[in-house]
Amino acid sequence: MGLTIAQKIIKAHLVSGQMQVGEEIALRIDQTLTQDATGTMAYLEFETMGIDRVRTEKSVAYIDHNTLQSGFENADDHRYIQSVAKKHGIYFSRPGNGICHQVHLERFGVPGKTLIGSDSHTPTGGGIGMLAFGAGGLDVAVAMGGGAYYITMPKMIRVNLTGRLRPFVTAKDVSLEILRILSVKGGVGSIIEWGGEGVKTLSVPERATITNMGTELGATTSIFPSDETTRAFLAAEGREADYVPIAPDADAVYDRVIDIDLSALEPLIACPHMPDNVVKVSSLKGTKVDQVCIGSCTNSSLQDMLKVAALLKGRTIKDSVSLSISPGSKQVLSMLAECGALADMLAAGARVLECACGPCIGMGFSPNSGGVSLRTFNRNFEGRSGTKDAKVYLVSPECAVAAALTGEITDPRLLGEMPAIVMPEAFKIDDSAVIPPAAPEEAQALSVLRGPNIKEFPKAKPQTDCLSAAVALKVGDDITTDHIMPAGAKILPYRSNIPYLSKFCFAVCDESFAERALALGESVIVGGVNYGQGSSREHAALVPLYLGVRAVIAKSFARIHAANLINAGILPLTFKDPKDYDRLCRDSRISIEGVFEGMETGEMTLVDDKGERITLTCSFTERQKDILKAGGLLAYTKG
Ligand code: MIC
Ligand code: SF4
Repeated sequence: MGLTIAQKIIKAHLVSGQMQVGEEIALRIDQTLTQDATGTMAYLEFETMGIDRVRTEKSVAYIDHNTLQSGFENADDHRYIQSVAKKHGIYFSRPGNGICHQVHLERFGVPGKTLIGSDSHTPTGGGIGMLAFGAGGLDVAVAMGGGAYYITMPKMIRVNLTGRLRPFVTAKDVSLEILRILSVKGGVGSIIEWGGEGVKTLSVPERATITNMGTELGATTSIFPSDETTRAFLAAEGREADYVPIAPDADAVYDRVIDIDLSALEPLIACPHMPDNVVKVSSLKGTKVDQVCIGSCTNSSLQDMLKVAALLKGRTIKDSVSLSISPGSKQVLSMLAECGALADMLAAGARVLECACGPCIGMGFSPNSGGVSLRTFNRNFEGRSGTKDAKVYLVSPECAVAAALTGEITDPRLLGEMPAIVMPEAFKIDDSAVIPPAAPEEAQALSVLRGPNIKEFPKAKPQTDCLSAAVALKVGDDITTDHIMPAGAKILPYRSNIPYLSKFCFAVCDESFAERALALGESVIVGGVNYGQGSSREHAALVPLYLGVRAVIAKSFARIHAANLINAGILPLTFKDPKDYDRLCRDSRISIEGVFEGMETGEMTLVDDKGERITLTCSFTERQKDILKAGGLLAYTKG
């Protein structure tokens, strides 16, 4: 039987396990990436493992999330990451060099290799045929130390593309279309492989937009073939030697096939507050817009930016709209400057922001109260922009420009002719903002610089056979990590200070949660479907751990978050009958006896204070059971 692209790469990297759907497999990891908001914790964890030098082919530490430096906290964390990187064999991409996923695609990604990153959008690398996964910081730390990365062997979904996108219809609309079809849960447990004749019509940045947003489907990862287009992209980056062709076998078997005719697509828009809340742009015609943001790891390539500049050229944005543009990397920004496109953006009235995540993670540029913000980003979760009652819509760069020019949601096809974009044959290569690690013989003498904002991270407790706790919080479906552990300009600087961060845990849902949980001592959280979707931030597990949370009982979990909970020694349990969710209330006391036996049989009984019995299920691999028993992945790895 033939293999899919992902199966070929998995096979070549398989350390243990059977390549059968649902089985746990361990993969050798060739490359890792971190960003600063999750990186500090990942490197603190790496340091406790006592390994001198990373054992990967390439590991890169990016600074792109927390670049405001509004106090000493960020600056100290950056200095810490820079010093730890130099000492332990990691490349350091300075603040200003760009968003991790964009820079990694440009300068480091290699088709056919495996990559894990402490950021959920690491699958962007699938745009050049890399098998790239978002993971918790601790999993990345283990991979840097040469350990394998464990996942459940996913199902394979093939999306078959035919036709060609029409003018003003973009890769972003392809992402929104697949979200419309599959929803934010539809990719869970699957790898999405893009194929078919239509693939040839898509450039590497367009493919990367699509694999980037595969994260919003809950997919394990997404991947495109590596073909002549990939070769040309790598050649333009001066890296043709990294090219290898990869395609599925003709008789590869997929669990599901979805067909999308690119020629039939129309401009689409995701409405507040979920990326799968997708409608046609034309159906919202005339909605007043206050703010437009162009950029993020989804849409900040040179190709996107050149299109934006060409559409803005000679025009002026509406007085009522504030427009920000964040190019994805120093490479993109300097090429925009050299060809005059940057001047066209500025002349039209855009505010050009740093090459960083910026508004996407609420680092500035929050909308006005109740404001409507159109963003080319990948997430529009409630409150993520920094303004709780803002209405954030997700669109293509072309649609963003149309709104900035007209002041309202406008079908970009009404802008007239799409100006032709000429992509340069070669990109401007300047790696001066990437600082290489010290040679092993020099590294010994180097010290690591820690600031006062770095506090100890909480240590998980070994699992006990009897769990007796109170329900500290009950939440609904599709709870994101932005609900559990919000980000944004006020909180993000404290990613290495769990005690401080804990004050904001679940604040979007219930401001009194943190205080209540601390007072309760040991507690559990009750959740609905797809609990923990979104980011890879392990803080969404470490902070509840600090607050005394011992288990999360939900209808279902998102992949990375479930792994982070186990790594933090917190039990992720599910209702055998989802209707039992209704029987649990906040503040009731529960007990679960026979946890160890339940971990073996896959079933446990919860008894509440009224004596009601509820059956919970779990499915842990031998390794996960050992991690939970040891008190988290760190204790397990060291033990
Ligand atoms: C995000 O887009 O939510 C982030 C910020 O990039 C996160 C990582 C983090 O929380 O630091 C992600 O996607 O994993
Ligand atoms: Fe940064 Fe936004 Fe991409 Fe996350 S989704 S890596 S915050 S640009």
